[in-house]
Amino acid sequence: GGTRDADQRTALLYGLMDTFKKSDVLSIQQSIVNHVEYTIARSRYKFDDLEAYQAAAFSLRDRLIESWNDTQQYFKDEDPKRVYYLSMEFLMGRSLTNALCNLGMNDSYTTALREMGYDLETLVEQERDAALGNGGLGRLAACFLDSMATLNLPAWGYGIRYQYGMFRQNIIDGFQHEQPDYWLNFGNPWEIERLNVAYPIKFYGHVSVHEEMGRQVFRWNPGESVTAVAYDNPIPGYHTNNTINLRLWAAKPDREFDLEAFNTGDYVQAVLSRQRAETLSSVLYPDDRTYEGKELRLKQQHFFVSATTQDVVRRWKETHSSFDNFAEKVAFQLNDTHPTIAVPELMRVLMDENQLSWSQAWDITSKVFAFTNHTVLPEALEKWPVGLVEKLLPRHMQIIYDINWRFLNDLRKHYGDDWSRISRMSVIEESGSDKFVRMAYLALVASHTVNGVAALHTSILKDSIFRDFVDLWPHKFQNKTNGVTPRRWLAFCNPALAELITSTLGSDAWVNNLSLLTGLREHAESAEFRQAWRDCKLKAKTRAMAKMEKMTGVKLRPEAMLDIQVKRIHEYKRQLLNILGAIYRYNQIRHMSAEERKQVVPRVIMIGGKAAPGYEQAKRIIKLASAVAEKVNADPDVGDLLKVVFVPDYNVSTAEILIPGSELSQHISTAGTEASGTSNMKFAMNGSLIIGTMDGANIEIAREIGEENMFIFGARKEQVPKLRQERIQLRPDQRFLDTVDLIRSGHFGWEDYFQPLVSSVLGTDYYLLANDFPSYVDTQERIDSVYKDQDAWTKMSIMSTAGSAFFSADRTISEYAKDIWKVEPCHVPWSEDEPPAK
Ligand code: B1H
Ligand code: IMP
Repeated sequence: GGTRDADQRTALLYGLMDTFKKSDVLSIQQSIVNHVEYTIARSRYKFDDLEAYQAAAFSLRDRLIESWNDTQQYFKDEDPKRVYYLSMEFLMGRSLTNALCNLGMNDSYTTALREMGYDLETLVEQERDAALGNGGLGRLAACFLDSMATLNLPAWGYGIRYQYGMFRQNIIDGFQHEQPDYWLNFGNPWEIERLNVAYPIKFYGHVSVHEEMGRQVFRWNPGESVTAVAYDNPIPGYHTNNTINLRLWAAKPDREFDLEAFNTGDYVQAVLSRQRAETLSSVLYPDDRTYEGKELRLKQQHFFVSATTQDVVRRWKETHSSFDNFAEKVAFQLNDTHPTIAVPELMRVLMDENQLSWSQAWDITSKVFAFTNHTVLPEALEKWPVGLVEKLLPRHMQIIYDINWRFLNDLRKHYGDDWSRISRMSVIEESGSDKFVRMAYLALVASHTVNGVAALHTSILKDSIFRDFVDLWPHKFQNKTNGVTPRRWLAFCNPALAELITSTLGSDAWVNNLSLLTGLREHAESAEFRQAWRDCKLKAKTRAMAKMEKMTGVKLRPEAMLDIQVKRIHEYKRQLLNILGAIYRYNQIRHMSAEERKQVVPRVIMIGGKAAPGYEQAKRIIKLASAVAEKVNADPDVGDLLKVVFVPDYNVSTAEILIPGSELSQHISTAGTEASGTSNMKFAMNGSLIIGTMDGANIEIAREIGEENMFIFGARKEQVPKLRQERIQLRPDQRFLDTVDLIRSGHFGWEDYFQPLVSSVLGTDYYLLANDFPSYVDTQERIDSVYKDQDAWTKMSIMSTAGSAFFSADRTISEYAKDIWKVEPCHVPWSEDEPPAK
């Protein structure tokens, strides 16, 4: 008997394991059937589509776990500098197709399932979207993970495992109703529960100070503690063995904390109150517009940030005996200010739990953090009341005060008695008796680098909200124009076009080297290629229209131009301008002779997106779009010349169907308001022409694909302040007044309900709809005439795709890696047992 030594044991275990899951069709079928029997516990002879999807997902997960393990082991052995991407949101969408295609196993799974009597395309539909994000910011984080894995970077994402993701939007009588998104209903085969990776997260209570060996020691006696448990989500790279991790934290009751409560006699009440801990990670806040000072939101922020900090420090200490080169080996990226509590949290952990001095801790902290800003809209900037932070996180509030005290002292050295500047720059805002922590300033003071998300956005940041900080620290500011993953957003969602690109360029190397797309330009002159391009676009358009027909019941014909605007509903994004344009078009058609009608280019206008539940004006916009759709679609005089569709419950999966089919897409925010936009990039990649303002990333899209291949209109950013001032004295264009009047007079019904929309554009018109309307409708007219020349249109479409390489998230992430994180790839070698999948 006796115990084996470690090497013997490893050899035994290794021999027991069927080392690598095979990727031939028979092995896949065996593993699927195994999961039907042993994981889902259904009969191997009878299982429905949902169960088949689940079993296929589990069998794929086995393969992901192998590459995940290899990758983590390799990172541990190599000990490269690592990046941690901290985000409150990861808008992942579905995983099955993405994982299959990244691993190069789509064909073998298709065959394996077909032989078993299942259709992969149908099974894919069984998966619920992981909608753990609001919109662009959350989807950006998801695209970044894909690129970090594909570029073999030693990176991890950290966030929250919400039980309820973004609400589902039900449209009833044209009104938005919010339904809870309990996406975990049938389990989540993609996650790995790590009950052993758990940390206590503390809240409330008091801080005491005492001397210990001549040093001030702070002890935080919390009033509440919950446990954060890790759920790991493997993120496979494209055609690489690297699989990185998205670690999401779920709240559970603390096993040890507050056991006293159980001695008071009310056992059941005590259990129930402990159970409430779980509500911390229950629900995603669905408002991406205004910052709301909700205590639960701050708790969520601290919860995931504290768990993450503890996890990273624990990982560090496993292989390092001091913090000496921590800052050379760790980078934290803050996705907006939402995770900024990580700054005082890391200081606290280093000082209070690891006995570092303030200056040692600050030296590390100020070298590891970088921060991305995503908006200049003042109402979205986070400002937490000092009283709330003090109550919830007393030790963190002390540390924030200390950081600010030292910062203000430095400012005094620079600026002497320029008190107005010093109070402007303070991390603590004092307005009367109210005090707030300005989270963006805290992030700025602690970060070595701050970036905006498009060239225009970064320049606005530097001239406006961060201007004083640019004077002080010009070296901290960078631009990192957003990008999207060309895997999900072109190669996988638009298979026909992807195949045409591959056969035209002679290889699929473009999928992770998007600059090769420029090779399409020379083919734009070939009539044969243009025809093939149109065939692909038509196929995708037909699919998108069929999907919407099924969802809304509106009959759509593929002869019509498909014009789409899908994004969160916001006044600044100006869906209202789009609707006014649709009304204007409708009214023109109504007054046409039969002869004139023959000249009209038929159009389908799709508008979709969710309104924040408390955003009344946005909800009115949804109702207006639905009311206009109802009227227009029922008008026999209009017929197929114009259809208007409100896309219900727009989400990642719907986007994957609509974007490939789109011919025209609208990105029409008032100049200076949209930080970047990322759907504009996806549409351009898929050969959809853009009608847009010179805002956000549209400016760089115009630079890359050529202004002549886009439809640009409206006021420029420089003109906006003056136009806003003059607006009130100017009489809008008659076409605008007549169009608004149709709403006001009740042509679409509901005129009282729509009145606030009417007054917003006839009054101060902050977003300048009246100003931009004439150039908008003129541009729309130009669009129709170009569309009549299908060769000209197709050339522009090809040039859009060909010029979209810059908007690959691979380019964006390479820039972050080089200019901000200073990390290098850490490429897991292919195992000898298994050649690379292809
Ligand atoms: C963006 C947000 C956002 N900017 C607050 N800001 C949130 C703000 O839950 N919250 O409190 C959530 C999200 N989201 C978007 O980020 C910008 O509007 C887009 O222009 C940009 O493309 C995107 C990604 O950078
Ligand atoms: P951590 O960095 O210690 O949190 O490890 C992350 C995960 O990587 C762990 O849950 C392990 O499963 C895996 N991992 C870390 N080191 C090794 C290793 O040396 N061999 C295999 N897996 C490892």
